[in-house]
Amino acid sequence: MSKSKTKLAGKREEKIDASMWGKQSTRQERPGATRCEWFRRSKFAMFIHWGLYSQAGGRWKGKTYYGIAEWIMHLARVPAKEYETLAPRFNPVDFNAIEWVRLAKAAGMKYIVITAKHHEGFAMFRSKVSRFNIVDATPFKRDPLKELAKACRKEGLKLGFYYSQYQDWHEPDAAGNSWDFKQKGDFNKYLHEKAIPQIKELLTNYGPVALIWFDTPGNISREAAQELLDMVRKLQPGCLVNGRLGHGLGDYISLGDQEVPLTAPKRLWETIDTHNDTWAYAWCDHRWKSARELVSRLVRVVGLGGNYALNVGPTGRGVIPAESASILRQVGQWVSRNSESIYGSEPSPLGRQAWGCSTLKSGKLYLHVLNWPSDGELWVPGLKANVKGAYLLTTRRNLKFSRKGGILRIQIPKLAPDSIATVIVLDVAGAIKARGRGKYVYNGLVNEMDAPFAKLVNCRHGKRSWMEKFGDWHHVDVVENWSNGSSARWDVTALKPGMFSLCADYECQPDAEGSELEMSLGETRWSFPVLCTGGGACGRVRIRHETLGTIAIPKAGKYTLSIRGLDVKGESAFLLQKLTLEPV
Ligand code: JFZ
Repeated sequence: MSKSKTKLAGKREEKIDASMWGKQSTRQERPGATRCEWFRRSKFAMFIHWGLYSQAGGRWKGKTYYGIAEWIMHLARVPAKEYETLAPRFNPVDFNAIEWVRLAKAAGMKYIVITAKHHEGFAMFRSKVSRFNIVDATPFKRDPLKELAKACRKEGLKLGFYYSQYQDWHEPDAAGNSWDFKQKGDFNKYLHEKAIPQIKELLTNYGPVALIWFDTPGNISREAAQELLDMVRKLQPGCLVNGRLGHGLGDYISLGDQEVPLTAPKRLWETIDTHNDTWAYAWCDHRWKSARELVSRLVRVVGLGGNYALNVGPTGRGVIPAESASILRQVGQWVSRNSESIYGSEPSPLGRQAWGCSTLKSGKLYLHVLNWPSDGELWVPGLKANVKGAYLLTTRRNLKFSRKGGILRIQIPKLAPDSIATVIVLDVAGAIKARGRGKYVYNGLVNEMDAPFAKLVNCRHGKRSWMEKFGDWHHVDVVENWSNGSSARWDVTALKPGMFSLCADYECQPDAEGSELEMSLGETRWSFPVLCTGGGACGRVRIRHETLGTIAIPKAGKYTLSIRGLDVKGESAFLLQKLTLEPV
């Protein structure tokens, strides 16, 4: 990830030292298997960003700051003393813990993680450590975390607390507030006088805590991170710690924000996602992901063995925005109909297919069909398993199937039974294996040849992460470092003959404009120039989806699809995200 980010925040360029985001933990201490079992089975969670910033709602003194609204104090450079003036106005009288927990339950979520103290330094719980908390500093006077803990116990959900252990913009001895506190503070003082005592309060006063969700470890020392971990283990041995404590510590891997990966860690992992483009409530952000988009992200994460924690941002009055709640209920109806394919499932060996992804559980393979074939057949190539039966999960309607040339062909209804995603169950006897990880090209569906699955010569796999507004992270896997003779290739198996539109998704910065690349699929070969896509300068990636031509695949069988650099200009100014074969 780039060392520093030049970001547009409002009119002003914003320099954020990305070290504040901390390095995502890659090495994990071997998680206690039993401690993690509930987490592994849960798959789906509610993340809640709720704090003093919710009262601001992305605005300060009448000006709107676009991006993640919990950073309003930072974006508007609000001095700590001035920021405190929010507290007397923060009175979330409409907060109703049981309503929130019942919404999470209705959505199919099994645990909740809520911001106990975010970077702003304000404690959303009664704290004897600092009076800058919701009980002492606001007219609300109540402890919402206490009410939430009680509601979670009543409704059978687990509860975890997000705690920003390194950044605290209210405290001169913590990290992150460079606009107000000019001299470097004594982090150790902050750690032992605020962070550790407050985390102790959270682990002592709220009953069983399922998870402490640390964030932005920045330059926290290994000793400090270890001290925090030891305290959690001592006070609540059953409490998990996420992967953003720092120094690779934690029970599981936390991916980057809003990251739905194409490949996943082999260890336990979780990704967190915004419903719109901000974690905290922002008056101006109505870009809610649809139920279909959310289910697609959920099943893709679960299909790779991860947990998907979807965020809500309640308002300053304590209300989860109605649109967000309504969409979560739609997601919940889908999850409820298809819960057997989600909870307690394992990733399937099939990997992602053009029609969707799949999970595995006790001798059944659950095919999550997001893209419904229109020709009445769903093909499952490469599956080495003794399939005894196939049926629609929700109706239990049996489906006819046959196996031809190593391909399982399932007769399916013309129209998708479920407009969000239809789950087909395969009853299997014995082991379930997938032959190779080769890419299959389906007629009638969009076939994506993504960067991570390419075999490369003289170029390399890479990744780009960037913010569009501020804090709204986007991630793409790419092939980078192209030069003349570099190539990326995918060995694919065409399931049927057909005509396809071949497209490339790439970024090209100005000095790579006009670079010549050569496409080849089987006997067909041609070159094309790449065109500038306008990315780069602002630090944002701009991907162009370009149709390179229409090609015929004359017969079913194995082909190599490759792209090669003929005359490549510029240093890594060309990034290839994927090639797609689309039905024509
Ligand atoms: C952090 C916070 O700064 C943000 O406000 C929000 O709470 C989010 C869930 O976590 O933001 C991050 C932290 C880490 C990465 C990106 C954003 N990362 O490592 O890519």
